[in-house]
Amino acid sequence: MRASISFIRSTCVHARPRREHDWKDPELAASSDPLELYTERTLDRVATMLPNARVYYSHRMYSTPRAFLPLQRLAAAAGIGTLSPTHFVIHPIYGPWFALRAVIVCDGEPPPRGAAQRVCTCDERCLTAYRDALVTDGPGRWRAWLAVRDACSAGREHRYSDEQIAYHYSFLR
Ligand code: B12
Repeated sequence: MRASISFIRSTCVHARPRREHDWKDPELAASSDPLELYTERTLDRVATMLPNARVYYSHRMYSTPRAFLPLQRLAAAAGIGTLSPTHFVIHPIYGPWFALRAVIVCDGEPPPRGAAQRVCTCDERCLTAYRDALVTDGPGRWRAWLAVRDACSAGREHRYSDEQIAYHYSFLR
């Protein structure tokens, strides 16, 4: 049994589908979350190419009682990055600027895995921003959570575009 964790840098996809025909896709256009729909379509297709594969999505709840899968802990265990005290997985290149979308479990030998190197300092700046976000409510809330990500010293050059940020943080507004 082998498990694969998909991580997607948002530059490649979604808030705005990249290819011209995705813009014209009525199902994506009508979806309340085109990114999740796009992810499911793409990874469900990938799963058909793998032996005995099942896909578990980070945005879906499973089991009884229903709960999210701990994708961040799985990512850390798989060596994709390290868990920060501000509850981000920090990737050695992308820092906190990436998303965990799914785990694919399939038959086969697992690939070798190693622990990721810690690349951030997780200093007082991060913890202060995190504590502020926890107590911030109202219209400033999403900016407070954005400040937590911005406080991380790793992967700054991979920060999302303003458009991507507007998309990903919109549900916190
Ligand atoms: C529910 C949820 C939230 C809740 C957190 C509530 C909570 N107490 O857990 C809220 C709405 C607050 C939230 C906010 C955000 N989230 Co969120 N969230 C999730 C989700 C869907 C499930 C988390 C969960 O319940 N896991 C299951 C439990 C059993 O796992 P766990 O290991 O015990 O707990 C982990 C998390 O819950 C988290 N955590 C635990 N307590 C708290 C408390 C707070 C306040 C926060 C923010 C996190 C947090 O840390 C644990 C690991 O260190 C995950 C996707 C997933 N399936 O993992 C995304 C996820 C963790 N979120 C993510 C992001 C990016 C965000 C936001 C930045 C918003 C956004 N849309 O971009 C903000 C701010 C986060 C931050 N650290 O600054 C990313 C993190 C990517 C990364 N590099 O690590 C994930 C993985 C989604 C994704 N598709 O990539 N989130």
